[in-house]
Amino acid sequence: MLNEQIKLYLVTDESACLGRDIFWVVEEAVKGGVSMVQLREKSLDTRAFIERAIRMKALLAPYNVPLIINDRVDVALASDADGVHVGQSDMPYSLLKKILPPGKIIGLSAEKKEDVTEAENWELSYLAVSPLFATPSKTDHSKPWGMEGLKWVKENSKHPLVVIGGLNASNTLEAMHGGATGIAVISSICSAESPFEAARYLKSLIRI
Ligand code: TZP
Ligand code: MG
Repeated sequence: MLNEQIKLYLVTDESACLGRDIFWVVEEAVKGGVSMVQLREKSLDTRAFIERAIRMKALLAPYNVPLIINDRVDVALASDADGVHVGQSDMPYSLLKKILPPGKIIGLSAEKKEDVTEAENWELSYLAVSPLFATPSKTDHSKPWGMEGLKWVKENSKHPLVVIGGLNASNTLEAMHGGATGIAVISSICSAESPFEAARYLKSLIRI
């Protein structure tokens, strides 16, 4: 079930939406085939983040598309989101496990080999290979894994893998053949002229 849901994973970035309403962009993308959505808000204050999460959850629920909150476990709990996505400097796994109710999705970004090895001890819903390729969408990203790196992660991880960073229509197939269970994108969908068509096309590539 979850492996299906992580196939085409939209990560939001309002600044990538070309001035269009973020809820419109997300709904179009979901209609086009996006199977999971992560709300990633780096500058909203807590109240605004919670309000946005609650509204996003209501939008996604009829489509059965899970809502994941980036970084903020408190926002995930307050909005009854389906899970959280954390990076290496966010809340540690042991505490997350204590705080989150059972059944919530937990995704973790791995930026280096030690992150992958450590994550073998944990029950994750997915591991994000971050970034697969260099991308302007995250200015502080670490050294890209590249296809060789993805191969190494595939051989050394028990978790379903989501690749993120620079994914688009021309490299999605390569990433899927290289061991990804799903792809996560910001700009390929948020900045597309038609988020609906962009999602639909990516989805068609992923059905391999
Ligand atoms: N984490 C690693 S790369 C990235 C994030 C949030 C940005 C991905 O954006 P894009 O536009 O799909 O390359
Ligand atoms: Mg983070």
